[in-house]
Amino acid sequence: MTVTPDVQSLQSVPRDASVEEILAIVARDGGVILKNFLTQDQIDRFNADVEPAMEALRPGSTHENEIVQAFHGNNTKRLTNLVTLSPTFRDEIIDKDLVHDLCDATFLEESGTYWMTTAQVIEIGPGNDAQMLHRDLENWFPFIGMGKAGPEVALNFLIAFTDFTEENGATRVIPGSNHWDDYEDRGTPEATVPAEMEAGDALFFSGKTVHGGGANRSGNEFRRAVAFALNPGFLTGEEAYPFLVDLEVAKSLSPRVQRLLGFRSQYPIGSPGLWQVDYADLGDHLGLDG
Ligand SMILES: O=C(O)CCC(=O)C(=O)O
Ligand SMILES: [Fe+2]
Repeated sequence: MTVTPDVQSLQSVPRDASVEEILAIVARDGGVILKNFLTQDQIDRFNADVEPAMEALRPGSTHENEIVQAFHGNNTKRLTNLVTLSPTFRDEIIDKDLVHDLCDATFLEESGTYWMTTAQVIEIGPGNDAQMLHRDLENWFPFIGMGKAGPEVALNFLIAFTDFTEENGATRVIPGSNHWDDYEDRGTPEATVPAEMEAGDALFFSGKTVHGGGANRSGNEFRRAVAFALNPGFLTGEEAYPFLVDLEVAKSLSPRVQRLLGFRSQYPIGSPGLWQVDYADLGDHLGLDG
């Protein structure tokens, strides 16, 4: 059953909003806009960090499956492995207290532990069609069937690195779709609202919420986002970080970021530990401090 949204636009909260306030809005609407999540200086430094790699990247998907190609976008650039490419990402963005506070409050009680599934630039170029609507939890098939009763398995911070307008491909969201009975139902474009944002704002949303990249009809603008998403430590993430990030780089990071990237073991509720070496913590095996 597709219902029209109860909310006509997404709510925004200021930088000093509390974790409780933010999570209450997400529980109700499925997502919220965090104003000034990053500073202009962080935006500028991150953009400079990734510029050579973005330049070298051709738009479009290299995936052999046509549906996945369409999902990735024919005039969209997707750049992954941001931990290696960007000191601003690995030292600041991924280590932001608000990220950890929101994830602690969401995942610790239900799942006990969380790590990063992906961090990628998504730059939607002119002429790119709207992405198909989806829920991010669809990456982990059993959770489609569990629907709203299932645990939270994906939190996404979709950070605007350029302004997001309806015209240039702002992410489209169906507020309230986290409450639908049938998660096979992905709604219709008419039920979506655009997440219009200024550079530095972030759309923070649940894996249960229907959304998709918007069509870029601007003619000349490139809409740049970073999708930075996390899931419980008992699920396999999209990016195989321990094989991507140099161990010396990993050693320079904070312990909680090392855990997020899979350089430390995961302790989901009820488990004596996963992702271990000889039943001991991976961090010890790797000689990480702390
Ligand atoms: O680029 C966007 O606005 C959304 C992308 C997205 O939802 C995805 O790739 O999972
Ligand atoms: Fe998505």
